Amino acid sequence: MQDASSIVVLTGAGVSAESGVPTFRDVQEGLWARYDPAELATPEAYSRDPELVARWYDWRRTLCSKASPNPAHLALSWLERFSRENGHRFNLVTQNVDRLHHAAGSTGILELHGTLWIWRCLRCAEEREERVVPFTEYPPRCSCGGLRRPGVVWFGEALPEGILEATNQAASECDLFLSVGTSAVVYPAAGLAHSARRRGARIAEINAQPTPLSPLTHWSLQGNCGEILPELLHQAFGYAPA
Ligand code: BJW
Ligand code: ZN
Repeated sequence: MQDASSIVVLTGAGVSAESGVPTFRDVQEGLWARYDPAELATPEAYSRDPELVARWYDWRRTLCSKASPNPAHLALSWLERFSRENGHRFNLVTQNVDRLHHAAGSTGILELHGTLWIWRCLRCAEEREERVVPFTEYPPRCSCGGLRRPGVVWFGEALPEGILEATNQAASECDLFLSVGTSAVVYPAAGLAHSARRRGARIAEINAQPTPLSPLTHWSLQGNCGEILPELLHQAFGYAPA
């Protein structure tokens, strides 16, 4: 980290786990325990049963509305400021839809999979921030009468083009690629570390368990990122969280 002059950090749901947000591949709780998230996060599921899918997203919006950034989010926000102050490049790329990185003060975040907080009308395409939880109707409707869907990227859908392009560019130019709290199974996000590696970057991973990326990394640290990240920054740069 001390040698790096251009860092890309890719985060996944594990970064928000210590804020109390369930990860995508965790077993879900309560009402939702019998549903497989991978089967709800698809355009087909929404067409089949928009009410069910909207209720699931509303449950997650409600959980996220109560969550605060944890030491991992705060450490990454600090690393961004520290890197830029020292004339280094830093890009935070996230697969998370909860916007907890924003809440921690990170800027210029590349949101690969969109966000839970913006909903888009399927008829007139109007996008609106939907911060009030819970909804009063499922699925929520636009003033034009059209159904609204969450502004996230479902399986089989293209990622936002400009964001994917900026991410590929950053990954191909970095000298340190850090993968944090992601199972590294969902593409194209999971391919970023591979392309960074082909271009000569060092690859590090912090995750609670090994992933398909682990054998390809230079360093794979296993544990909670809310503990490991602040400690790494402390050892490398004297970071002392407030
Ligand atoms: C901790 C921790 C702690 C816990 N500290 N760690 C190539 C090969 C194979 C398949 C494909 C391929 N290319 C494309 C595909 C298909 C598909 C795909 O990848 N499928 C695979 C699953 C096989 N990809 C797509 O469909 C993508 N679209 C696409 O390719 O389009 C092509 C196209 C082009 C042009 C026109 C049209 C189409 C889209 C992918 C969208 C993914 N969307 C989701 C849902 C978002 C909305 C929502 O949240 O509901 O994104 S799926 C879900 O997975 C979500 C996440 O962002 C994403 C990644 O999950 P993540 O973040 O890694 O979470 P988990 O739960 O899996 O892992 C958490 C990890 O943290 C675990 O390992 C824990 O151990 C760890 N952890 N606590 C550290 N405290
Ligand atoms: Zn509309």
